[in-house]
Amino acid sequence: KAVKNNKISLIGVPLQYGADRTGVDMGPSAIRSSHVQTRLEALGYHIRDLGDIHVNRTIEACAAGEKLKHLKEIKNVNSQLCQVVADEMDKGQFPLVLGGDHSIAIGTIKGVLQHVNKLGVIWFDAHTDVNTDETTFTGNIHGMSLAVALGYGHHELTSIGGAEKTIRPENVAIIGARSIDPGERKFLKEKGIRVFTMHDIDRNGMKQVMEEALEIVTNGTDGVHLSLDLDGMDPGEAPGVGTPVSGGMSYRESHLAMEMLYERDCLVSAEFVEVNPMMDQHNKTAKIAVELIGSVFGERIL
Ligand code: 6HN
Ligand code: MN
Ligand code: MN
Ligand code: MN
Repeated sequence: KAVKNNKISLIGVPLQYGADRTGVDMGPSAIRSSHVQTRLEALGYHIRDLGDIHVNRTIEACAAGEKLKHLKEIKNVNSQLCQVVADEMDKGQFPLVLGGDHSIAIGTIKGVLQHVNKLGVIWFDAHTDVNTDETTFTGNIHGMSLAVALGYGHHELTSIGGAEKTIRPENVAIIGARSIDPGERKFLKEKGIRVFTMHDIDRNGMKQVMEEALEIVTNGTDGVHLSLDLDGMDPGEAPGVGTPVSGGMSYRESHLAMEMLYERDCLVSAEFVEVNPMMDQHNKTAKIAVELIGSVFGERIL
């Protein structure tokens, strides 16, 4: 049994302007080099690789005094991505987006929302990415993408794909969090967003965490998006990320989460982000990304 839709569109987004560290723009290329296409074809999927969304390479460093770094180009890239994702879904394709820094979740989710009204989101991450222009310490937009998808933050970002298109806090589950800024903690509490921290995973195990998370994201929704930031995993196993945080999810815990998502058969879109080959050892993290992609699309040990 495969995911209902066996037609996948690969969309690369070599964006790095949402993060402080360079190198994450090489993520899509590292994931492709790790044979994502043949791996999915072996599972019976038909793959259409659309190549990469164009990112302007010649923009200057952030304008002085600008709070949100590279806002203009990030808006531009995410608007393009939103359109491409919506177009692919129009054609009946499953969008599989390869990042790039996590700010690209804005374009992906806004694109999916053109089609799926009530969308659940699994946010696999060491961070919660719910800063706004008001709470951010770094000005890095990859720390704001989940807030934007919920309808909060800078208007230039929330307006992408239509300000009225948002996900709902009650259908979001964050998994693996262990680094949350003070403003984010307040936001999560106010909006009532369910965060499964590393403490919850240690205490209750990934099986129970995923059962609860799947309930949240499928309850009253028409589909689920997976936004997987590789820094959710432990940096000992997946070192090729820009903002590593110790004490993350193990290789097996991460696979179990993917396997349970596949069994639930609820995904309509997915993105794998923050793979940074410049921080990596022997392209290990891109390979893990491809293995996780295999699991979430139905690969099994036996
Ligand atoms: N990511 N909370 C920090 C910030 O800069 O706002 C870190 C964000 C990390 C974002 O890993 O996708
Ligand atoms: Mn449409
Ligand atoms: Mn993230
Ligand atoms: Mn992260």
